[in-house]
Amino acid sequence: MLDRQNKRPNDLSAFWMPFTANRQFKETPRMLVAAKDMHFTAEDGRKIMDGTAGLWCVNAGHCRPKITEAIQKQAAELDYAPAFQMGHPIAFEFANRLAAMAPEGMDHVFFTNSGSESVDTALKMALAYHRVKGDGSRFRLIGRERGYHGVNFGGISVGGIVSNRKMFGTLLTGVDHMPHTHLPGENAFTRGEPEHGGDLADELERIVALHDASTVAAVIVEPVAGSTGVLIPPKGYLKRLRDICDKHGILLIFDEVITGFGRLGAPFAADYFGVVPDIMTTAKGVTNGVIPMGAVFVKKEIHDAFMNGPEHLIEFFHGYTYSGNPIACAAGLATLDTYQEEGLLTRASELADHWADALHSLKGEPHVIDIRNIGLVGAVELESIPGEPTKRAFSAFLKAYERGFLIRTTGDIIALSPPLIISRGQIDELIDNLRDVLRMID
Ligand code: PXG
Repeated sequence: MLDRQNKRPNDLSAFWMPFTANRQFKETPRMLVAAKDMHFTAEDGRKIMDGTAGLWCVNAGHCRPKITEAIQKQAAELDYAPAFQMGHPIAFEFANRLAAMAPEGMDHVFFTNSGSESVDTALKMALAYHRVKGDGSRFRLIGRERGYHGVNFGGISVGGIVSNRKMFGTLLTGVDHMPHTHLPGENAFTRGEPEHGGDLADELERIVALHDASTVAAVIVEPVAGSTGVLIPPKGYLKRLRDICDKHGILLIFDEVITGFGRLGAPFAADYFGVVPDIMTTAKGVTNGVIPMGAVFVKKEIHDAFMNGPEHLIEFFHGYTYSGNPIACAAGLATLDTYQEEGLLTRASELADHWADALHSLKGEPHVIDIRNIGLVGAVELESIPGEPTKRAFSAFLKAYERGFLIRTTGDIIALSPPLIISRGQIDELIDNLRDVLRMID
């Protein structure tokens, strides 16, 4: 038996690691073997501060007892039950709890197992919705440059990160993209929502005019673009998208896989910005990242449009073997309890000023060309080494890990999104460590 606490597996070759420089990793592995609250433990026993909530998902911190116990109990009681033409109580209970906390009117929930599946589910719902309403000529989907909507074919089609798309053929047809909102010339070093760029939403009008509104089913955006390196929506931008969608009968989908469950200081970005979409995709924080799960929130009128025709017929030909998996639902309910008991869904708003002060204190440090923040999300953009993009940020990542803290990098952008339980002192520690790293790297 392998003692995972103390031993590195002697063969790393079989596991083809996701989104990883496999050869570099396997040459110098970075192995995490345990976690508690704000910290991982590395295989050599070092504590590693989690500056990214895992991959933006462990919002309540690691190995929270209530969640662990709920999973253990559920696994012993009802491990699995089908959700096609059958039910089990905890899936209904969890959907009700989620619907009760969702923005007004989003009172139906479809379960998936990941953000990518939530996105593809939402896109299919949007297409099918228009069709069941007799408006089937609305087949186009509009995404945005630099958008990240997971890695399935629907998601990469509406997504706008070039490296995630270019290898994979023709993707979905009938997709168009709005311009991204990154305007470093005007907005560099802005705290919170940038002043400039709200009018970029009007590009949607131009795209709709080109294709004609009668062909457009839905627009999907991340309220705050995460993976591409934290792009915060300019003031007024999201509201303007909402207005244009309303004017033309187009559904607005917010991809809240990162922003959902307290990241900005409100339960959802829809609450934070006061703009309610028609469909909202979530995953990650829905179970504190502990068990794979996603949830798509849908407005009543969309759900109800499907509830027509003979009652014995399936209304929406879509679902996953693990939709509403009982153990995932148990983890989710315990996660919501933990969020509620500790006020975590609004805690980022209490910490936001301190977080912004700490982050922006990095202005003037070597290589830093922009700093962006909102809620408990931050980005420090570095000037690329000429001819070697991504190298500088990756060396910061490696140096940070050596010093005992975990950051994420994308291109030459360092992204931070700590668990929402972080203390003010830990914020200072994280940023001071990052300052030291910036002074160390080439
Ligand atoms: N939508 C959004 C907005 C996301 O951020 C997904 C969909 C896909 O979720 P799944 O569960 O299928 O991975 C995501 C995922 C990073 C990073 O460091 C971001 C994600 C995943 C892993 C790393 O930027 N976002």
